[in-house]
This record gives sequence, C-alpha cells and structure tokens, in this order.
Amino acid sequence: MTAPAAISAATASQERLARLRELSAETRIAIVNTITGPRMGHIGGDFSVTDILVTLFFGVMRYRATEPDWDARDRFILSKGHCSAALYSVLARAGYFEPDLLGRFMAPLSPLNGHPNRRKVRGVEANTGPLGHGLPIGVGCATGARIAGADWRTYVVLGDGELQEGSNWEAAMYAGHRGLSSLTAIVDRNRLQQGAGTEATNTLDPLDAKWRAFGWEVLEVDGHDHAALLAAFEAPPAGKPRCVIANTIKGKGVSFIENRVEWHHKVPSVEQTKQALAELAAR
Ligand SMILES: Cc1ncc(C[n+]2csc(CCOP(=O)(O)OP(=O)(O)O)c2C)c(N)n1
Ligand SMILES: [Mg+2]
Repeated sequence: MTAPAAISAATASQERLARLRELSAETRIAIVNTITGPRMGHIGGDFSVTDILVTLFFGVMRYRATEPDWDARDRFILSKGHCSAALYSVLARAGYFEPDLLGRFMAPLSPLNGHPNRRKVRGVEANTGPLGHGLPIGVGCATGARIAGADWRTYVVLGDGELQEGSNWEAAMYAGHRGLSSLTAIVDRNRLQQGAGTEATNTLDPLDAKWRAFGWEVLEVDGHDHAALLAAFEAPPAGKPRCVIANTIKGKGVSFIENRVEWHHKVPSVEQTKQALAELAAR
C-alpha cells in the first residue's frame, strides 16, 4: 500500500490543507468502522484528537512506516491511550500495517488492544492507557536525543483530564528545567473527561499560565484547524519545551456526539452509525 505523501508546513498550500482535511474525514470514518465491530472504544476523544494526529503524521513528523525502528524517526506518544482507535486508524493509513487489521480491533488475541502496546503494533512508541505516563516517557526520549546529539523530535499528546495526574507536572518541571526544546506536548483541550467537565472536576484554567510557570513555551490553537496546528508545530524553536494547547470539541464531526459527556465511551447503535457515517461523508 502507498502512504499519503508528507506535507511540508512551510509550503502548506490550500491544496495540501485540503488533503489533510480529507485524511481527517477518512480517519473519522475509519474510527467509526473500527469501534462498531467490537462495540467498544472512546469515540469522543478519538474524534477530538483526529486532526492533531493527522496533522502530525501526514504533515509534520519524520518516520518510515516500513522501518518503524529507524533511529532518526521522530518519536510520537499518545499518552491518552484510550483513544487507540484513532491512533490505529492513522497508523494503518500511514502504512505501518494493513488497514484490514482494524477489523480485529479488540478481538481475542488481536494485537490491536484497547490500549496501545509497542510490542504488538508497529508504530506504537510507548505503552499507554493508564493516564499520566506519556509525558515522563517523552521527557526520556527528548533527553535521549540530547545525549545522542540527534535531531529527532518528540511529540506527546495528552488529554486535559489526564493533566490531573501529578506525574505530568513532575515531567513538565524537569523538561522546563532542562530546556528540552525538542519536546512538544499537545494538550487535547476538549474540556471534558470521563463523566464530567474538567473544570467542574478539578480546575485547570489558566492552563497556559501553568505550563509557562514550568518553563515551557505555550502556543494555543484551534485543534481542528490544520493550518493553525501546522504553524504551531513548525514554529521556530524557543529554547524551551513547547506546549500546544489545542482547543478541541470532544466528538468533533458528528452532531449528536459533539460535546456530550456520555459519548466518552458510548458506541453508536446501528441507526446512529448510519447517521454518523452520513454526516462524516458529507463533510
Ligand atoms: C490512571 C488512570 N486513571 C483512570 C483511567 C480511566 N480513564 C480512561 S479515559 C479517562 C478520562 C480521560 O479524560 P481526558 O484526559 O480529558 O481524555 P479525553 O477527553 O481526550 O477522552 C479516565 C479517567 C485511566 N485510563 N488511567
Ligand atoms: Mg478531555
């Protein structure tokens, strides 16, 4: 299979942005088809993170899908590992494995577990799922790059509810102290977690000030705007780790799923699946 060509942010023409939007639409459709088989998954967070993943994998990152351990690859960690269906859909499209495998999502003995496992799935850099571990691992990757004198970058995607895990702030403090400028954390700021809003549960705002206080550069963008995401990822390094606060809508793309807390891990019925696919196809 052929992976979609990478798109350089510097030359992000309208045509190329249209291609990223198309890949996002395809990815959301793949996610629906992936989770409706086993009737398990996290569609709300899958849809909020889709445009972030598509922009990184098809517009920004350096990797070789046929050589997943290529030493010079950029490292990517989906710390909000419950959104594995989104990651698997993108990895399949990028050529890490055959898209047919998505049909075995969460099937007995399938490598595509609910939480991504690096020993089972090509392209998965770190095992995640238990929240709060991706950023500490990413700090290790960025430190490794510095020690090796290598120029690969590390990207870690975090949920906003996930930021309640204290390990994130230990990692953030160390990365700020060390000025790990090859590290980018992306917060999927959809303002919902499991069962409630983030601010009702444990106030995160002002989130930008928190990251800045830990020594990070902070860029805040619309997390569904591919051009804005590209610009944030490609901005010249500031000598500090970078946090991209991506303002997103949980469930983005399907009217009855958007911004509704119960769709954290609900799976659409047969009728709802038809409607969801119709809405996604119309975009
Ligand atoms: C340590 C840990 N505690 C609890 C859970 C169960 N859990 C899975 S997803 C989730 C909510 C995460 O919310 P958020 O980080 O905002 O993710 P998103 O909104 O993007 O789905 C929780 C509590 C977990 N996976 N790990
Ligand atoms: Mg959230």
